[in-house]
Amino acid sequence: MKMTFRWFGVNDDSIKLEQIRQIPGITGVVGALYDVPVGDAWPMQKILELKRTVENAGLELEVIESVNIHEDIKLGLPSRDKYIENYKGSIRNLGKAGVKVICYNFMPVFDWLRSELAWKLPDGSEVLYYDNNIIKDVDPIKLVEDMATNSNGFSLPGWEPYRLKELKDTFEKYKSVDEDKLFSNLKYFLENIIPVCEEVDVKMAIHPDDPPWSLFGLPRIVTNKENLERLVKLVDSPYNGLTLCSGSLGSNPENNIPELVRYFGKMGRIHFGHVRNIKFVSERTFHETSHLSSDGSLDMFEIMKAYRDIDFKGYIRPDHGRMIWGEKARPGYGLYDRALGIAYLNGIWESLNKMA
Ligand SMILES: [Mn+2]
Repeated sequence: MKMTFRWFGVNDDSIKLEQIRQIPGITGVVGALYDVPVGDAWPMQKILELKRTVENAGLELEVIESVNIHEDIKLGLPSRDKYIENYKGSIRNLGKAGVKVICYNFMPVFDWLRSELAWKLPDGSEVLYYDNNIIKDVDPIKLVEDMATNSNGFSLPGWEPYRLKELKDTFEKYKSVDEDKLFSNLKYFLENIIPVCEEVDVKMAIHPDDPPWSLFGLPRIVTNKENLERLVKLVDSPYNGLTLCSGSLGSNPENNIPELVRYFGKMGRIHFGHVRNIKFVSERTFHETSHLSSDGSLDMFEIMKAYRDIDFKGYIRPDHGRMIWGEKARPGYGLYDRALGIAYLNGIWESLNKMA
C-alpha cells in the first residue's frame, strides 16, 4: 500500500507540498492539471512541470485524479471520437511522465453532490452533508450556483464553472440516454483507450458515483457490486480497474465495502482506494465524519483488513475530512483532518501487519 494525499496545485490549494511531505508515511500526491479544458489532450510540458514541482518537494506523482471525460463521450455523440483521441494523447503523455494510475468518473453532468458543504457537528467541526429530501426538490441550476458561492472561494473538483455553463442543454440531451446506453458508451470509450493503457502501462481506475444512485432523472451506473462487475467485464483487462471509494459506495448501506475490496481486489481490479467514513442519518441521507470507525457508520478496521488480506499494492488516500481547528480550505479537503485520517489508517495498517 502506498499512502497518498490529494493536492490541487500551487495556485488552487491552501495546502503546501512542504506540509504534505511532513505527514508520516506519505509517499506522494494525487494531482491533476486544472487549467486544461475538459476534452483537450494534456500537454506534456505542463505534466512535466507538475511532476517537477511535486518531486522537488520529495513526493511522487504516480496517480492523477481526475482526467475528466468530455460529456460528448458519455452521451455517445459522433463528436466523441475526437475527444477519445485527445484522451489517448493524455494517457500517453502521463505514461511517459511515470504516472501509473488515472482516476476518472463517468457521471452524467454532475460529479459528487451534497446539500450542504459546512454542516456543523456537535464538536464544532464542519462536514459535508447529503439530505435527499432537499436534493429531490431542488432545481439543479440553482444548486450549481450555491455550490459555486459556498466553497470558501475555491473551485470544487468536478464543479468547475466551464463544465456547467450549458447545463440546460445537456439535461435535454440526456433524455435519450438510459443506464444501458450509458454502459455502452462507457464500453466504447474503454475499448478505444485500454489498448493504449496496456501499451504505456497506465491503469484506469473509475470512481464510483457519489452518491451511488440516480439524481435529477439522470442515469448513474457505477453504484453497486453488480454494476461494478458488469463494468470490469466491459473490457476484460487489468487496465480497466476501479477506484474503490468507501464513502461513495458506502452511502448505500447495501454496499458491503470490505466484501467489495476482497472481491474486486482478488480479481486485481482495484488500483486506488479512497478510504473515509460517513454516518447514515436516514434513508439516502448521510453526513461525512472523521475517519474514526466509532464516529461513523463504516468499520475502517474491517476495510483496511480487507486491503491487507488481498495484499494490496496499489495507492490509498484519505478522502474528505472535516474542517477543524479554524482551517479555511476547500470543503472536504483541509490539511488537518485528512492528516489525522492518514495517521489513523497507518496505525491500523501497522497493527494488521504486526498481527499477521
Ligand atoms: Mn472518493
